[in-house]
Amino acid sequence: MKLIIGNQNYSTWSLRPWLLLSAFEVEFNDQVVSLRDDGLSERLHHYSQSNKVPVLIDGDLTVWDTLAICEYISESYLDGKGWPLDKNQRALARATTAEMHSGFLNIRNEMPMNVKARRKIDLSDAAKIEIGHMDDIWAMHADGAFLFGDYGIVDCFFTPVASRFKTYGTKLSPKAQAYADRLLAHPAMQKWTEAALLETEILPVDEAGVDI
Ligand SMILES: N[C@@H](CCC(=O)N[C@@H](CS)C(=O)NCC(=O)O)C(=O)O
Repeated sequence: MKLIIGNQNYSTWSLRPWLLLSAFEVEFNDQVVSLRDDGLSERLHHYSQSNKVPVLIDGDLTVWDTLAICEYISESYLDGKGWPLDKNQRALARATTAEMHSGFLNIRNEMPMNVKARRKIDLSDAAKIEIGHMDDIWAMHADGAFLFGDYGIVDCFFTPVASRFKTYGTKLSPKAQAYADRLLAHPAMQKWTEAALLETEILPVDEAGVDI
């Protein structure tokens, strides 16, 4: 099985299924495609009609879009353990994941993931409101080790945000910060971080803020 991903320093969507596969020790190879501007669509079109990463190739099957990929991994390789076992908890975990998948646009636009960097950034009021909402979600559910108990898809979805908050020094409540720290300390994220730190390519579009 192969997962096509973007630059590990920058590609938030790629990170999510990579974490799921790594955390659950599913065997896979990854292949990095540079997200630099020139010829990007053509390079990505080679793997999927979506012209985006991540893309999962499992035998004859090609699956694109992070959430669909994570669902496929959970069903095919984890016996459903990507989600909580309890039906109601699963519904909430799915709702929370879907919210991340389609929302938090201001955080996503204004705070690009940049694993290597430590920056100061000016944020819009809209982004600050989203950070407050993110803090509420993390603090509300994060009594266990992870958001719904055991590590799962929802935690993979929030890890890139924890990375962004570290890069830009975002202040969180103690409970939310403790959850963010657990996400970043997870062995799968440590492995991704090591790879990201070795990358040398700079994508200007994802460089925001000023060095501190
Ligand atoms: N909704 C898609 C978004 C994927 C996405 O936007 N990926 C970015 C990299 S993180 C990409 O491929 N960008 C290339 C482009 O837009 O041309 C998903 O969840 O997989």
